[in-house]
Amino acid sequence: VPDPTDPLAAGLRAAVGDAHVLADPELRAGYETDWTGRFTGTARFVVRPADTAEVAAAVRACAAHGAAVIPQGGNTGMVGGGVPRPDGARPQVVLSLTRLDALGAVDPVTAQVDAGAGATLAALQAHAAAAGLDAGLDFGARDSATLGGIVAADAGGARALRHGTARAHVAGLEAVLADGAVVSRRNGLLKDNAGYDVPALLVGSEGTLGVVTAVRWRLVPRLPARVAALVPLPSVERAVALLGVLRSRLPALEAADFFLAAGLQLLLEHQRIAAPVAAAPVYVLLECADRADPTAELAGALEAAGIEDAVVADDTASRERLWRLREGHAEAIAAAGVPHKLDVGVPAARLAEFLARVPETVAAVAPRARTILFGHLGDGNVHVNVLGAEPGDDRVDEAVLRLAADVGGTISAEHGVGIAKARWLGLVRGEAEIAAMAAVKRALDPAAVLNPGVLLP
Ligand code: 2HG
Ligand code: ZN
Repeated sequence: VPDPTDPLAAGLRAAVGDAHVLADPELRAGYETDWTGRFTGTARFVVRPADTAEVAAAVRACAAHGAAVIPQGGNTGMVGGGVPRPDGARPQVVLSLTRLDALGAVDPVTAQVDAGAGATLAALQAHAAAAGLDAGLDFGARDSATLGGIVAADAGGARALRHGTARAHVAGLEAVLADGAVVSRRNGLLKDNAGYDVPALLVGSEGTLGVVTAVRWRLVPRLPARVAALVPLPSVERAVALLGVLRSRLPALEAADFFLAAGLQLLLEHQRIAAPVAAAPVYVLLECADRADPTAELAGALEAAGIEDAVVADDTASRERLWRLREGHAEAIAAAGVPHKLDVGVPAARLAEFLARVPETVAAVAPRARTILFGHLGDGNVHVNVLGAEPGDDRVDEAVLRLAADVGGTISAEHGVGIAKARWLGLVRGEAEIAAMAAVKRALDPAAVLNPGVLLP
């Protein structure tokens, strides 16, 4: 039970009700460590507001009593952005948005829907499917990841290739600012250029400018005929060349992910299954979706690309089996240790070079570490996972991020900057741009109430 003489506790209890202010360490624990296990800190309280008004009241209470607000959705983040800072000087309050999980009626005319920040991606997908539409976004953490966090991080996933990242789906949103004010733009108008686009500014702001409480989500037509193919390839160059052919030959292409032999080996051992395809250095996992069966179109495109060997899955069960090989990487890695995760993006033309240079780059600073590389070929998004380096040793992170920047890439593609990469933002953003970001932060959150330490150096 929170100390009744603690003004922060009293303020929070008044804001969200006694039952939703968690002070007990056991109750807080699940909110204090991120998915990777690498980032963890101690929260004074975890609060679980029920609606936007309670979020605003909780933020105001934190601001009034000098506490930092750590917004959190499904806690599937991998950059420490949704859990307390390890070195938090001020009291930290985790603001869990999971109770704001309402989904409105789908508007068939605009193909949009209102979703609470706490609705999971899987819930949105099911809701959209029932209306003959699709979320247009998908990734492995779909059952836990929530829309507020997805928007705050501008999450991407495998289907970004066709439908864009979360940003492309935000037709509007509602958010609570650092002073408790609520901004809301959810009329869903496609054309609405009346001034600065504040909702757009909040997309990818990682909880540093406002707490996203609701989103107006742009859906896409549901394409029920799906086929996947796993293609073993002799090199990354061949994988990139394949993508080049598919782009023009295969309009139904929805995803093109990749993994390498080492990652597949780890996963097969973890899942205790046999390899479904001939051994190769590189594997590309393709998915096509259309109104009518795209299998023939896919086969024709693979033939045009000179591919002779591929496992094709045209029913849901076998398609999901193939995707578990790709999406299961994160869990197989987590089962082997606490990894350093570097979610980076590199231009297709430099992808092969980047992937070839990562192991030697890591070995130079962590000779005993093991590197697992996989990701989303379609947009050059590579998930560099390093096992066997000390969790607190940042040299691995710095070396990989510098390499990504050197080949013309980015230090953060879809997971966000978080606390994991804030100090390296300067590798990919110029001084003037970082100064502009800092000016926006100061203007909207002068006391640094919202997610301090995240994103900005
Ligand atoms: C994925 O693509 C996720 O599976 C997680 O973005 C990546 O675990 C990772 O590094
Ligand atoms: Zn990913």
